[in-house]
Amino acid sequence: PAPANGTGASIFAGGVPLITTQTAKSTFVLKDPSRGNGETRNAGRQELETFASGKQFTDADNKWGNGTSKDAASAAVDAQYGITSTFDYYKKTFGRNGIANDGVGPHALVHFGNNVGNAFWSPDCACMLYGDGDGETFKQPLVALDVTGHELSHGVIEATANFQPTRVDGQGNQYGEAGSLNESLADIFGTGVEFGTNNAVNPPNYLLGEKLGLEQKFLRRLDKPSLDKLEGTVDYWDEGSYDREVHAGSGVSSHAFYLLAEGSGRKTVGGVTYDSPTHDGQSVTGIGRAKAEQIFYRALTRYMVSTTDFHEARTATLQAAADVYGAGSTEYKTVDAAWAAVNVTQ
Ligand code: ASN
Ligand code: ZN
Repeated sequence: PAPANGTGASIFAGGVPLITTQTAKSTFVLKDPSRGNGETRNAGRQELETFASGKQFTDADNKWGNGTSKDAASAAVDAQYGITSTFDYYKKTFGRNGIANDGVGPHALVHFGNNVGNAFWSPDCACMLYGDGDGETFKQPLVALDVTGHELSHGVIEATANFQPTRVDGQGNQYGEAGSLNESLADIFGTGVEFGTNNAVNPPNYLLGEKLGLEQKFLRRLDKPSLDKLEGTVDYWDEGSYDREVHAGSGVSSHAFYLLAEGSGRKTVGGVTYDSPTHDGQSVTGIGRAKAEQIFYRALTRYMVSTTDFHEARTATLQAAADVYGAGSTEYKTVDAAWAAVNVTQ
């Protein structure tokens, strides 16, 4: 089968290029041989358990979708664009070759289940599962670029530190600091995917899920996580109550990352105004997101383990900064200041 240059009309990211596979004279499938055969298939509103049981999308002229949520192929365009952009981001930013670093391209199933208002990384199928929305909070398929970056980053995290929640309740909600780091790093690298892709219709920012049409305009955000009232995300660590649901708890390290990258106070980046507070009242001057990403990725892949908590995450990122920039460097001192600003000190 030959690689072929196609195009797609996505729901959230405008017109996008797609590299697909030609399997017959007028038959193309949504599988990218230039990115480890990363592929999107259709779950047909079933809760399929394997990627292989999904139905391949085919197209006769290699021009995919019409850009509306009603069209089954358009959600697939967003998903395929997202998984290939995520593959590219990890490769060019960190030299990581695929989610498991084995050269295999990401797999995704769209139209997963009936009225599913969520998207998931599934360790069982080693694939992305995207619901079409619950028709209430989420009115469209959850195929936005930063959502894909978030979910596939769960796959990267599973292959590296593999954080485990300290507790799971009867509804399957996860709790604790290691689980919160799982959500936080998925948000951090999910925004990384958005910055790395730099799509004009879905421009990069420190908000997660801003394309999903939510009433509060975003799902979570890194600059001041407590602006999220949906999940009750927190800005700071505090000892007394740290048995938090992991999405709520994620704010601590997400906020530390934002401060490390961009610094505290008021700042407008790419049309979004941020005003990031600090717990200790000290201002932080950011070192830029490229350096912050390298420090957090190195910490994730070399120093963090399944039980790492926020204080250990601080140590891991300090070690990573010392490795790359030296223990006396501005970068190292800013890592220390960013954690102190979210109430995580030695
Ligand atoms: N979208 C959610 C997440 O990645 C799904 C879940 O695992 N609860 O955090
Ligand atoms: Zn998550």
